[in-house]
Amino acid sequence: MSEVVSYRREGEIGVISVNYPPVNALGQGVREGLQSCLREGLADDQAKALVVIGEGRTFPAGADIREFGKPPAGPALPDVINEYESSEKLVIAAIHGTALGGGLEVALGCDYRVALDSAKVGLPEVKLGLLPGAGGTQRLPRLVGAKAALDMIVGGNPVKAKNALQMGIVDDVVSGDLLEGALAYARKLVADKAPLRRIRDLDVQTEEADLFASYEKSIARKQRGFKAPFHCIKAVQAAVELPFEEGMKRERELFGELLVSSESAAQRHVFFAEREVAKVPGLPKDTPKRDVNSAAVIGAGTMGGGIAMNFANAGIPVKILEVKEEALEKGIAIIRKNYENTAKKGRLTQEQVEQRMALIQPTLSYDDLGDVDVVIEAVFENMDVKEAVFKELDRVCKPGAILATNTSTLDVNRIASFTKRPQDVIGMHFFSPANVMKLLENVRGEKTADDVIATVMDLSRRIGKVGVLVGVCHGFVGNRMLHKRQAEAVQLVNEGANPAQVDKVLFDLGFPMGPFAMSDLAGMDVGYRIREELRKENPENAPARNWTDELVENGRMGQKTQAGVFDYKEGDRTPVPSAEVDKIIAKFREENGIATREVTDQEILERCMYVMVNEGAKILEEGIAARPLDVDVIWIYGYGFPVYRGGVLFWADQVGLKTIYDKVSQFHQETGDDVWKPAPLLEKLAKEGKGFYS
Ligand code: TC6
Repeated sequence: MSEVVSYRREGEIGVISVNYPPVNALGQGVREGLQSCLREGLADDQAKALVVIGEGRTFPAGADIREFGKPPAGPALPDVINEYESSEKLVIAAIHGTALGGGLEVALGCDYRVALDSAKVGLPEVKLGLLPGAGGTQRLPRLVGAKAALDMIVGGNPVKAKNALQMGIVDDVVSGDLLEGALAYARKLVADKAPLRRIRDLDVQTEEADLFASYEKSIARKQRGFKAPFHCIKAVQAAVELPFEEGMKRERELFGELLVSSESAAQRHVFFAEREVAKVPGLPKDTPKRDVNSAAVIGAGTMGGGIAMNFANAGIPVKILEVKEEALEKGIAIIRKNYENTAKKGRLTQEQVEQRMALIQPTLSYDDLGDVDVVIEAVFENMDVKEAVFKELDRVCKPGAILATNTSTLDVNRIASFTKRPQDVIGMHFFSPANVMKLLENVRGEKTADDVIATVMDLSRRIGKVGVLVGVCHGFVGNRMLHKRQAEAVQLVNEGANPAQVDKVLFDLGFPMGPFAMSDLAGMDVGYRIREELRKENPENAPARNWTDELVENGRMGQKTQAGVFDYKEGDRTPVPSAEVDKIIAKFREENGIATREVTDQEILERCMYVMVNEGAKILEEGIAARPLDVDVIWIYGYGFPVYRGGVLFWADQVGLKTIYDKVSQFHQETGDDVWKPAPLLEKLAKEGKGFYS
């Protein structure tokens, strides 16, 4: 008998139990065990029906993702499920936790499904660049209809037991002891002489004639660049148009294509990377954490308000401080408006809005912050202002309170030095809009205590963020790489490219927008202020003036002034190329004696992306990021780098580090610019024929 699946009998019901922590993933041993235990149950004359259940926290949560990409080892999951569906005895799935992917597919191979009220079921394969390849695309539409199946399979989001019951995915919902409930359900079926109920024998319902074409159209924009959602649609279409066996074959074919696709490899990489970032190298898992039951945010601007919302959303009371009453009131009103908008879209009830607002307590006095566990400063990006804030925090906060700065570029060590407790100071760099973006770059200062790091990494998860630990340098990981790309984009325009061309190349790579649309969104004055600060602090090494400085000085700040690198019509965020900007650029070129030339899309791609790869390699060498996966997660969750490309460094591996290194060296020779000096790590890996991940 397999060690991870066991068979026993409870009275007249045989119980097949999966025990493969942490999530009972359907690895080879589990598949083998499910098969042999089914056969044992079928051979057991005393068993009138069979129940399949998972031990521990969940019913199987899917195929074992770690096995994808490795040589397949039998038995194959679709074959195992086929045996369950062909069973001459009734089989009942008893579901708790998260029956996802292959797990739900196993349940769909059973005759009946009983779920615990807290359970969720779903087919999230699309999020891994796959489709439900063990009959899910053929069986679910037969059970719930084609449209509902498309929603679940293409959307990939799980549904709660109660909804699953309404949809007909599960037949009964129980509370309390799941096994007891499932056994009782099975005994009743036996007593009632309930028939076998094989989903493969059901007909599929389609509600609309052009369902598949219109579905494809409806997701085209949001799913741009992804392959799996479109394959999912094709597979469900096969369920409607083909007999079951042929539909299964088509599903297999489509699954096979996705399994070997670079998109799926990237998405699976991201799945594990997202979990891996929480494990900080050198920080033992059992590092003690400080209690965080209350928070405060300094500054009620866009950033401060967004940060406060994260805490309220997680049920953590949060104070929000401003020095001027008017600014405070304005900030609170914006938070309320954000929540009301969410409520209008049906994603919050009015009661929830009020609950969250009640957790946000406005204050004008630092003295009110004496009892909070963590404070996050989100004030103007200027060292003198930060100094004043941190001196106040040092004065009023209780011993052991965590003092965090949301700075995006300034030196966290210097900020820590304004207090008498640098061990309690850390960076928590949120990304705008802070209530939406999932990334949190947690910046460890020289003196930050381990328990502060452990607490903040855990807190990131509690407030729904993906926290990545980084070290101190200008711009940390994300903005440091971004600034290099931005400078290159500006330089490409100097040389003859136009802003719309540069943006299109990066948009086509999969970014949600190009570098210039992004700076217009963020506000051109932000970058301008950072450059001016650098010019003041370190005139020798400061960035030279460029045409974007001229734009800001001409009042073109971006979307907020309806004019930045692009023009914007009122109430419309679509960037429109601007004749005025063309003139400013032309004048800048002329004044600086710059001769223009034709710049190809390929050159734009190479210069904008390879400069980031080179910088990423330097960041790794310096230990600012511990692993390539930290850099990749930052780019995916902070800047919308396409998940189906796996992150900047994962993408670089696909391009080939030798190709990148050769170009970086060439650009260095041509320009003599330090930014193109090949990072020794890049050079080493390229020469050894390796990638960041090999
Ligand atoms: C599929 O089924 C295709 C079928 C077709 C076949 C032909 N495999 O997320 P957590 C690990 S595709 C391997 O931190 P939670 C995870 O890496 C699959 N490992 O916990 C982590 O390991 P670590 C469809 C897995 O409670 C640990 O378990 N299914 C798998 O926040 C705990 O995970 C999915 O896509 C797996 N399938 O969330 C479901 N799942 O501790 C993917 C988890 O070493 N999984 N691990 O870091 C999830 O969505 C979530 O893990 C969860 C639990 C909701 C199950």
